[in-house]
Amino acid sequence: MSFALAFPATRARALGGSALGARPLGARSKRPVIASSRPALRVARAATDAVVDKAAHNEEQAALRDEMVSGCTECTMPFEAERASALANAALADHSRASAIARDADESDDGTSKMSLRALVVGAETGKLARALLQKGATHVLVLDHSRLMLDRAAEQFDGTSSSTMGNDSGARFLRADVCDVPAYQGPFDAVVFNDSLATQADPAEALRRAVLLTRPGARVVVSERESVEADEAESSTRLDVDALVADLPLQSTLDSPRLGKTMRRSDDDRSRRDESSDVTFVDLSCGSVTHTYEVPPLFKLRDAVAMSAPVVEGFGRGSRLMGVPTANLDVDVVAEALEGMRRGVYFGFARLPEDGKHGKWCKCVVNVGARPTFADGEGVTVEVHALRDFGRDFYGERMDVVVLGFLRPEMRFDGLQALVARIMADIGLARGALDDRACRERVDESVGFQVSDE
Ligand code: ADP
Ligand code: RBF
Ligand code: MG
Repeated sequence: MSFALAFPATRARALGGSALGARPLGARSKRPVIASSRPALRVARAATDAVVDKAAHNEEQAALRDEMVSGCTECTMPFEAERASALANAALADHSRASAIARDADESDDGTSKMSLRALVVGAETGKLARALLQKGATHVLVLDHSRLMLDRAAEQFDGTSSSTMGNDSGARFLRADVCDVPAYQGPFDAVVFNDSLATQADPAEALRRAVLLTRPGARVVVSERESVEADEAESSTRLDVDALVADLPLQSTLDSPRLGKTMRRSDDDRSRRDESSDVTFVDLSCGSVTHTYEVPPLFKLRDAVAMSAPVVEGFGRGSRLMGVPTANLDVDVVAEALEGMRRGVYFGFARLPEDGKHGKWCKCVVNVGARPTFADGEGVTVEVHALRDFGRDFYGERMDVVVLGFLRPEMRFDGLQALVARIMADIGLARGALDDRACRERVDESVGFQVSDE
């Protein structure tokens, strides 16, 4: 993994040479980007075929970008300040976590909050975006680029400020790294911005997918690509089809069930400009960019808890136990009514085996309601409950009670078992956190009058 250490702003170099042109990043390598109406996997495969050697691709990008920077005297980009502000707005305006931080600060003794709001910027440009994000409420900004010179230049924005290059301090940090190599501990991120950088990733679909997996529920994902004013047809036809890339990701625009409430908004209206105060985004061709903004569904509590009680039946025998995640499959015919209005996805709640004297108490659980698109058997919806406790035995045929309290994310197709299990582990962590919340327990107490297991 090519994960270089952050380097200090003081190492930022003096830049010489000619001024940046109207489209300074236009020197990108023109790799054909496949736009497909049906989605990410096809795109991902095509992209994988096209990119023989990711390391070589990244080196080429680094060299191009280094060259751009070393050939510039005036470090400005077209519409730089406006664009930085617009993108920071798309990433953070009315962000649910920003409001939570403000509330927390209000309630704290010293008027400050210890909560963080982390943003990931892919593509350093001149560092203005990182600065704008910090101004608009981000506490930590991690800036990635393949080009050391580009990072140096971006870091110059922070010369003489309190920006940190190491550890967990707030401020901006600059790393020479590929977005696919960013380890989970750097996150979770509340906002990710591809700053004119997605199209030049070795594998844009994979880069976007990995970035989304680094996010927290409620996060914004912004993809902005600069367009030259004189964008010709050839350029438009090779333009990245961002919608196709996100089709298999947990970034969706609608939620049909009024019962679950609004989980996300998406704005991908390329051509329209929206009010800057809008809580979604606005696209900004006047700044020479096409920008898409998505939101990862926030972790949220269902308005009405959904209660299910059904016998545990045999599943696919694929051995989720081998994955370390046994799932008790509920008889779907019995829970059909409860399933009405529930979207496919991952939920959290409490489960119990009411007929088991030893394990009769409620314990935390995660529940997948879905068609398991990761696997070829993906026909038909199943309800699978993974209880967060050790029963020490199987309980096929026994009745299981489940109270579903909240929604974690939509179901996704993963590129293999390992990626799925990693995400399930993250789901479990999020579920534990949500279920530890006293309000959550009190609500279930009211509706089911339950006692939680000490385990
Ligand atoms: P299947 O494909 O038949 O559902 P799994 O590998 O998913 O098989 O294992 C699920 C079975 O494991 C459940 O039906 C249950 O009997 C048992 N089990 C043991 N511990 C748990 C647990 N903590 N959560 C869910 N099921 C469990
Ligand atoms: N399967 C998928 O194909 N995509 C998912 O996003 C997904 N999420 C899951 C989340 C949790 C918490 C659990 C317990 C299961 C999930 N599954 C998902 C189902 C998984 O594929 C299934 O449990 C195994 O294939 C065994 O049937
Ligand atoms: Mg199972």
